[in-house]
Amino acid sequence: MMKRSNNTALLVVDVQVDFCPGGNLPVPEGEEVVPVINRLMRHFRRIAATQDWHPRDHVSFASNHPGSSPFETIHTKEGEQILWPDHCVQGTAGSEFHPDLDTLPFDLILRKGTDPKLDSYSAFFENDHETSTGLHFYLEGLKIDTVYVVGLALDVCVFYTVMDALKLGYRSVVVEDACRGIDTPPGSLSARLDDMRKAGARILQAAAVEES
Ligand code: VGL
Ligand code: ZN
Repeated sequence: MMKRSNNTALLVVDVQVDFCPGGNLPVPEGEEVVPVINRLMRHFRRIAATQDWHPRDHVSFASNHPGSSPFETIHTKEGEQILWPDHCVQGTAGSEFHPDLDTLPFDLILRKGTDPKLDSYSAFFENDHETSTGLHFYLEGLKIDTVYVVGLALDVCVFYTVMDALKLGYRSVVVEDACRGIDTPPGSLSARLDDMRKAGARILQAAAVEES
């Protein structure tokens, strides 16, 4: 088995208890990505994982906006904000990586969404599209020019991560069967896949990545 070259990194996005069935913001079949990612990781020399990592008073929680419900959109100073159930609260069981995810190969664990006033979907920038998470500097420092992106949710954090990666000039590959999406409203998942394809991402299945 060959590892991919040094200029390629695997980005493992938000494979956390709260995003899996039984969690507070479950992605359907979210846990099914775990064995696929565990296998894929053997093919990469560089692996960075993100954790959604919110304080209790986070702006994205419907519970912090009296009279609002999860999945509503509100307007804040920072722009539109989708409200979610409380999820991935720092230090809670739901914020942990899925227990079967092999975290030993992670070179970097990057926590995002820590600013109470600002959400952070992309692994590269917070939702003001301006505040860096530091990931770009890390990858740049390692001369990485190609990223493979996997994890949860395909139509939220994986999507924004891939779009930012492309804007930053990374060759970007989505490993589709190592991701699952929320797909609300229905159809948004395939629309986001089309958006990523049109923006220049390649969409591959894990078997193809492991064979090549
Ligand atoms: C995510 C909604 C809210 C994700 C994070 O990881 O896709 N989705 N926070
Ligand atoms: Zn979140």
